[in-house]
Amino acid sequence: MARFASVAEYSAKHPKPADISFAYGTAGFRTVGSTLESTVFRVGLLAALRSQSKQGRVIGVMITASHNPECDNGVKLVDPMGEMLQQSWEGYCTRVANAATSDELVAALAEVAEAEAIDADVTPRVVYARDTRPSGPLLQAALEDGLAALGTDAVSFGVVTTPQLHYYVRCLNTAGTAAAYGEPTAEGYFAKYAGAYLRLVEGKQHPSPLHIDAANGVGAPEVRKLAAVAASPYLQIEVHNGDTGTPGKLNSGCGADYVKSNQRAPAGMVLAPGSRYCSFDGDADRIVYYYADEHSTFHLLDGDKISTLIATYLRDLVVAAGVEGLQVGVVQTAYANGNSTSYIKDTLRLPTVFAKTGVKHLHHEAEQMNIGVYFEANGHGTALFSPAAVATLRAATPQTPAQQDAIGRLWALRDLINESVGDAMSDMLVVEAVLACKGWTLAQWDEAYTDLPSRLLKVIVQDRAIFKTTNAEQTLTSPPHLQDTVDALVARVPRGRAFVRPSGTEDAVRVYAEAATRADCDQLAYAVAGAVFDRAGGRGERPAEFL
Ligand code: NG1
Ligand code: ZN
Repeated sequence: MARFASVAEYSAKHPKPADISFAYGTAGFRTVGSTLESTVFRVGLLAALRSQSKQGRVIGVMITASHNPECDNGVKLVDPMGEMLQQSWEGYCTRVANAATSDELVAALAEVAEAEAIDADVTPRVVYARDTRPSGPLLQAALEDGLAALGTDAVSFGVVTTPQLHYYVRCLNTAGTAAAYGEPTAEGYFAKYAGAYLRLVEGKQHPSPLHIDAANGVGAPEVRKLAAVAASPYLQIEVHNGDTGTPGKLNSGCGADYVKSNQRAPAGMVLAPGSRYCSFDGDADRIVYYYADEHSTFHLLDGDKISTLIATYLRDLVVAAGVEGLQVGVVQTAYANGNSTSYIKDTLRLPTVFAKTGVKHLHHEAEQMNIGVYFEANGHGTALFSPAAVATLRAATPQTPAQQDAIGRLWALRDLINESVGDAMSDMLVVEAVLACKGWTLAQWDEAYTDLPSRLLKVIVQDRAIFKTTNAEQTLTSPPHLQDTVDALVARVPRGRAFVRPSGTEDAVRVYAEAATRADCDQLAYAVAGAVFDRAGGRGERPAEFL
């Protein structure tokens, strides 16, 4: 096919490793960085086709492996409104990445072009960026070859956070429309979020400085720029773990994933009671907060706490605005702490639903809501205002100054939220704004509910593909009868809950358990993990019985 005439020549520079098969999963392609060159090259080709299938709208490509070790890397596509790639294309990506020869590659591309009735005359438009990983420049060069092979009009945004790239894509595709999202530049990004933040906190007390663990990743320089643009006593930050230059440091003993998984402060930070802390992950799309109490006990404020904080504030504003037809809802995954779900339902009295793991699933559920807040427990999430909510707000006629103030705050909050994807910097400003408006310390925020003890375990098995789930991944349908065993174990402990699902990003099966007490929770987690190990040909050591 003439349109793919240059592909073979470029592809010869980036041969596929024969012994590896790649899969486009919840986080795009992600594996050891040194094995990804052919895949990233091919993602360039796919990005071009995706853009053509969208009549030349801009598609994004982000090279990152987020919170994974520094030696890993990854690549994912960003759809025109800044959202994750449409699921029906994931299969194309996997097929194209695994074509063994140039001929097979061209055939796979031709299949995509035919299936999507792609018009070859449309000029593809793609923007791309990468995080600070050492393998990034080489992979970026491979991507540029893929884009060039299909004559793409391509622009690099250099080294930025994942959510910044999502923002740029949305801005470029909405420019000059009623849905214009902002300026597609670094200055535009910082000005938009800093401006909305300052509008919300004006007149409130200045918060104490916020200590930020930037995971030695791209969030470090970017959040410093944000603070410089805000240039305000309302945003005093101190960046820790901000070394992006020393090999081996990215995500090592630090970052949001480390803090959430280990429930402890990151390397290089000693928590002073009364001070305020948060951690970004390596590409700054996740955030968690934490503090130490007067006994120096560590307290985590994770994605569930952030989502309940934002939902509480939105609900308060909706009530204060006195506008009919605005309704806040919350989307969680099964990993949300049970007490956060009870709090949303019983105390906030807001509707809540569970989605499958992976932000794209949460995002789609939140899109069904009027105002939808969604977060994974690990700190990845945001909030969405539906077109209906925006229209309602636009039509609102405040009767009192208080109503006018609440409506103005809802608009400012909407500007402050990165609606395209979870964004550590934007989420941080939302949290800071809500805390300033409420006059709350982190401990006061933490008072809303107490987390049930929980435990997340990993079991390595022969073939995790035999694990199939339903009911937002809370119930196993395969292997047969394993769910009955889990149910029987759960029934033994007060407030017990446990579920088993295959990871979408690692070759492992995850076991989650929670219960009223730490001892019951751990016993349940290890009992379920043991059952998984026995039933599915566990590898390595059997999960140790606890106690
Ligand atoms: P998997 O490996 O499918 O559990 C993990 C996280 C997800 C999501 C993705 C993408 C947990 C339990 N799982 O998915 O929430 O963030 O990585 O990064 O945290
Ligand atoms: Zn991330």
